[in-house]
Amino acid sequence: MTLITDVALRRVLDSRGNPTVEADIRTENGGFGRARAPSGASTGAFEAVERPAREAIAAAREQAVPRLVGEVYAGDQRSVDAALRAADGTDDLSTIGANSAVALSMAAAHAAADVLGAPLFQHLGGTFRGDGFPVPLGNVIGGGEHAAESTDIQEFLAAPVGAPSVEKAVFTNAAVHEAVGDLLADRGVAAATGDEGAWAPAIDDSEALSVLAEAVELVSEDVGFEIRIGLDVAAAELYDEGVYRYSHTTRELDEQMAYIADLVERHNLVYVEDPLTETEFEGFAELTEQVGGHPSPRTGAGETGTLVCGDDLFVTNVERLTRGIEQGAANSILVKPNQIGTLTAAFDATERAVAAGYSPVISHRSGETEDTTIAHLAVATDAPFIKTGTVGGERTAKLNELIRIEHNA
Ligand code: 2PG
Ligand code: MG
Repeated sequence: MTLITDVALRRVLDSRGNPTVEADIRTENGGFGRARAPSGASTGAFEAVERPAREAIAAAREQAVPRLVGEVYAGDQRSVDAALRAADGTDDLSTIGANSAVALSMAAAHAAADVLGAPLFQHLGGTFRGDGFPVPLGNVIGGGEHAAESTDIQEFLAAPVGAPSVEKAVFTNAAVHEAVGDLLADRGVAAATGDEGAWAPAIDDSEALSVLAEAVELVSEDVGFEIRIGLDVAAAELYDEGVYRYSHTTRELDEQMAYIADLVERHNLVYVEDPLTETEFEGFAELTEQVGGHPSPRTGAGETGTLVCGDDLFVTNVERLTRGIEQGAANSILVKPNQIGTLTAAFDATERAVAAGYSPVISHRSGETEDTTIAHLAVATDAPFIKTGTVGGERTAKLNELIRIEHNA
């Protein structure tokens, strides 16, 4: 019913102006699906390999397309992804590139949903989801690898945990973004925006936190529900020869852990991603023991405990996640389909996480396109949070899709 009949690949622009891979898949019965690969800047060392778009496309045309056309059904996602893996032949997808792989994998899912006449999230398993929704984590101040001359911590996130709907949550994050802009202007701080549309002022991490805390309080009073704060420290980017190097100081592992624990307590953080470097399973376990908990965004705005999320630590890889689960490292996993190259692998990591009591957080990349697949993935997997940015067309594409899903539109 969904036999793949045609595949097309092309280079299109991403939000940084770089070329990325777009895939179209057609099936019997008129199914059509299109998807695009995103691209990271603070990429984990253990991620599947992204190849230059032109090379990834040429390799996929040669190796993967013949294994798809007339061979597999788009609706059988595991077969599609197994064909991609077999065509590639490496563990890290370095033949066809994780960028070609993920674009093809996601395009197949869209094509199958099209044949079924169902929204993608339903095809991906969302039929039995609860009536909650993923709370968008909105990046409102950012630096690190996403903006020069700004904060050391990569992302300062607004988390509207008390929002009664996706729609309210999305508008709340945009309001926090605006409030941060106003507060920076009041302080006479000029700020451009970074790769994800977050403000990128030349201030230090502690000032960024105090500006965000003020913005969150103002907006929270206005909307009448709780907004918490989260961070993506992206610590692997700060880590260098055994220490964490900040602009004005250096921290050893124990100092870094104490610093993070202090930030968690001082700012009642609901979420902290990659507080330590990508090989530091033991430190993650210790920190999780100290500050970890599962605040429920849907019901428990007031609950204590913090999601300690592994991004570069796990790279959406079920083996690395399993190691983390065994050691008690983190209690949450960031799920980025392009880190692992296929939807199947992203689902397997999500399922493994949920089975172990880890919260999955579905995420965009700093280089994005108008692709909306992750919005459907977050709904289909019943993820408590989705990280998508707050403003900018490639970010609002996902946020607006979440609103449409909520409205059954
Ligand atoms: C991250 C991401 C997305 P990048 O570190 O979580 O915010 O950034 O895509 O650059 O890895
Ligand atoms: Mg990250």
